[in-house]
Amino acid sequence: LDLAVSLKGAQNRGELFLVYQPQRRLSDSQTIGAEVLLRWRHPKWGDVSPAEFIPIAEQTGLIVDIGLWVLEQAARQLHQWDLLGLPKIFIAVNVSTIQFARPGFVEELMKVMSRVGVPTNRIEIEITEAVALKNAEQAGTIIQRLHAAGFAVALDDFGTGYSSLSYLKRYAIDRLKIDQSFVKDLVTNQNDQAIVNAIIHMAHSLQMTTIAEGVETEEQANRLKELGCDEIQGYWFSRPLVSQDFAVHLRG
Ligand code: G
Ligand code: G
Ligand code: MN
Ligand code: NA
Repeated sequence: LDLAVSLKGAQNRGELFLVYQPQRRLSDSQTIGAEVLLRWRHPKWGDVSPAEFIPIAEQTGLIVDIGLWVLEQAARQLHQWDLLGLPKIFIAVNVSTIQFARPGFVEELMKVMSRVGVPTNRIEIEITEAVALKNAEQAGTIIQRLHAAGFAVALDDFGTGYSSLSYLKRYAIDRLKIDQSFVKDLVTNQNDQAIVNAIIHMAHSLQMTTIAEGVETEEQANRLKELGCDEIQGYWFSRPLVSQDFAVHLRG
């Protein structure tokens, strides 16, 4: 396939790059973290959507190398921002099933971090419910190893997957990312409010923090704050930014 062949060369040709979307704490409106998101700008095709090329990267196994590259770039970026004296945020990195299930996954992450010289507690690993479920037996062990190595762990797109609540107790998840589908109509839809309220309370009773995704309006942010949500991410206060723009954002 055209796309698969091109993706293989994209990394070497420098067509892959990263953007950083700020994550804001609601209590004091400070940016405390960023989700790093992969982008591919093809010279002829222009921007190829991650929704298109991530599945191909997974099918071809390219996601393993690309995933480690994303972590390394993100860690180097943290190091640079630290040197500039910017606020010490953490970066959340998305991880796919293919990466998570590989033997030596955690060790490879640790190797990257020690090579760059940034402590692992500056990185949060984002997994989806699907990732956890597809590796049901090992998932708990892998999450434990991630914690032992110092990484934080977030459960992405929460509420959209198979949502087995039992693994929330079993797995030591640090943070729940409330899916944007619950945020979209939050202000007007009572059911969405009830669901988000329940997720936040459950998360807090299990010692997890909560972040809502896809926050596009001030009204949504205010409602989430009233419901006790800890953090937000969304176009309302920032789109994903290239690193130079993110540094400007951090400087405030
Ligand atoms: O940034 P955007 O909303 O277009 O991302 C679309 C999808 O691609 C999301 O599900 C996101 O998690 C995924 N994605 C973005 N960057 C990465 C990455 O570095 N690794 C993996 N595995 N998925 C990513
Ligand atoms: O699936 P995952 O949560 O990893 O990916 C996050 C995706 O959500 C990214 O593609 C990002 O570009 C997108 N996103 C981030 N903020 C908003 C928002 O406020 N509205 C919408 N519609 N999408 C958003
Ligand atoms: Mn994510
Ligand atoms: Na998500």
